[in-house]
Amino acid sequence: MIASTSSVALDVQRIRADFPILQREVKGKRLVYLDNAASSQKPIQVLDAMDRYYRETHANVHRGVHTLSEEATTAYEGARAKVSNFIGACCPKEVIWTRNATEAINLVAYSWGRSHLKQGDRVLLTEMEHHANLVPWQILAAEKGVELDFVRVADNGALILDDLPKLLTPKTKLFGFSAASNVLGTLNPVKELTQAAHKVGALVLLDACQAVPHMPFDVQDLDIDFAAFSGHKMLGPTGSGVLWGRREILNAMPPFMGGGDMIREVKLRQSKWNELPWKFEAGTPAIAEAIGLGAAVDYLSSLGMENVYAAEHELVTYAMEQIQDIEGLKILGPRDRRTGLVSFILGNVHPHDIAAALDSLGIAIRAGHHCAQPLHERFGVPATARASFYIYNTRDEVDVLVSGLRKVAEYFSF
Ligand code: C6P
Repeated sequence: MIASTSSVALDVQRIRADFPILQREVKGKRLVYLDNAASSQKPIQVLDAMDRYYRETHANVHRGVHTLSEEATTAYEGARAKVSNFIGACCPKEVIWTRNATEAINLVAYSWGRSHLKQGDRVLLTEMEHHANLVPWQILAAEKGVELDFVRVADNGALILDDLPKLLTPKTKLFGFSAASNVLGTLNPVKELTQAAHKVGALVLLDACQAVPHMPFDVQDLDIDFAAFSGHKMLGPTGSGVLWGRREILNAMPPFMGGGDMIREVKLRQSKWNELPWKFEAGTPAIAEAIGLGAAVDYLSSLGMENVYAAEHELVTYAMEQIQDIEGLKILGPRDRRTGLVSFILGNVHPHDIAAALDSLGIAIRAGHHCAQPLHERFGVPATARASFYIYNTRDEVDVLVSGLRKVAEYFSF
């Protein structure tokens, strides 16, 4: 999953020209957008693909024999094939469209969890999970009498792997963990964790939200069983997300929602389900969004995901070097083996005050618990400030951030 960090081969100025929003000003200053882990910006190629669909080929999919419906279906299913290829799936059948990663994880918890788990079974998660990979399992645990276990996080932001042999038992039916933490930036050893889970017969659900947009990613190479991610963090539109699952496991799961498109045959009292992937896609889907995500995947593929990872790694390393000298500033998470984001606290200044002060300088960062409250509790802080980078960010922008943070530190007298 992790690429080499040796060469940075992105033409950032050319990339920036594809993102109209980067031309705008905020509070009279040039926008410096560093909130990419929450949602990335969109290039004209994605905006145009969605616009073209609505202007030229809009119709419902899988329903009509008329030309527009056929064109819409071809574009929609073509986008699925692009995503399948991008993540190394065996075939597009394994790619289920969802609204986002949250819905993808809920789909697994509701469909697989309710049909495969019974009282006394255990689900293993980690302390660094986003709420999207905690709450669905808590709901299931309360309903089914399933027990939840957690891999703890060390002070340096890595998972404490020594505990794994105790935590993974024959009762463990699923191990759900993030490929990369949205707060610490930690890159978890996915293959190692997956091998350990498979040894006791547990399935692996990978929350790949902060990995797929940022590095080469291959579900077959990782040998995982499910992966969930969101399109809006990888240049695609909101409302586009993916659950990838192994065909044989998805085939053995009941539908998540009932309605049109997910059936083969309906009688008044019973129905037969459609085949994959449509069994899990009830109702008219988010067609334009899927097409937009397909265009986003084309864009990222043209850059090369090794290059994307290398460029982000260089930028975050530079940012960490620059901000660590600011008095009172403490970085959370590992020094290396990390993604392109950095979370920090600054003395006792509330992260919301930091974000508001930076916003007045045109800089967008995120402040809060980033939907990972237990992780913040683990580190004894209610909130952190987080700068997160993507393909269009520059060293100049890091310098603007650093100068902004110095002003904040000065203002609050550190
Ligand atoms: N994290 C962040 O600012 P959705 O909302 O479904 O698109 O993604 C949920 C999600 C799941 N897992 C991880 C690791 C994530 O980072 C996120 C989204 C955003 O960190 C919004 S809270």
